[in-house]
Amino acid sequence: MTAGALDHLLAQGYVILAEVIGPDTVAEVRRQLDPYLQGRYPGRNDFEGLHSERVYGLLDKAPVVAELVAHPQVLALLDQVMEPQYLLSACLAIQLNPGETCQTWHYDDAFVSMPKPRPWYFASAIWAIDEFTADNGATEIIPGSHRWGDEAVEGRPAETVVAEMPPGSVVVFLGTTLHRGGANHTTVKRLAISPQYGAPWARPQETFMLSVRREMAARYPVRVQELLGYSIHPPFMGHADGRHPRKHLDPDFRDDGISTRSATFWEDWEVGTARPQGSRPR
Ligand SMILES: O=C(O)CCC(=O)C(=O)O
Repeated sequence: MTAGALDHLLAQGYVILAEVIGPDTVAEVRRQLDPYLQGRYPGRNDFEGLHSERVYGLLDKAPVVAELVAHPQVLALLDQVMEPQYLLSACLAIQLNPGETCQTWHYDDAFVSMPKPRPWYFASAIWAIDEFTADNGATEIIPGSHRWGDEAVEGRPAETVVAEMPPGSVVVFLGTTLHRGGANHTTVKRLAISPQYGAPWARPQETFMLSVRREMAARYPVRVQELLGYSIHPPFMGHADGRHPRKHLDPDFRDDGISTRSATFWEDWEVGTARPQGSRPR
């Protein structure tokens, strides 16, 4: 990660990383998603886009998307701006079909019911699978809006940026940054993948434990599993039946990095025995 990218993200609320994944990965994303982008998942309201298709639960449907979710360049940035053990909150494909209109301006951590201005607790990435242009609905962003209060956008003189970028590029922005999908005035589709990330104590938008089958989750690299929620926010948020959730993917898993309080928690608990101490997590 370049210091320039982090500085830009913090100062402007967004940053574009150009051509981060190559054409082969872009083509594979398209190939794996194609069966789901045949009108099966039309946008259901103006926000999702009445001329759009949105596919959720992607890590169950298109495993190549894990390469985007845990891309080292994106995670290097997020590691600097998010609390450790941050989670994946959502991961969706957004295809704007011809005729789609502009979304309303919004920010992605609107789930957080604390008045703005305030810090961000979520951050989003939007990957261009097709080229993003001003004409086909490239994401639009209001630079610096991550510092704004709750006032409506209307009436504010706002300079906007259109995230025009070639396929394989990604725009990363903070959860408090105002943005919207643009209008698609062309005759072709604009496909994007949007992984969104949230604080380790905040409820993710998608319930991945239901939408990503355990056998699929078990195939992914550890970092992806952790992002899906197979992780602990110390001292013990995220446990499943008193066990580290990774043990539900790998019974031999031992968490050697657990904090003292976590260790006490795990070791105090052993179903059906009176043995309080000295045992490893089940
Ligand atoms: O499609 C886009 O460019 C933006 C979509 C978006 O911001 C959203 O749905 O939250």
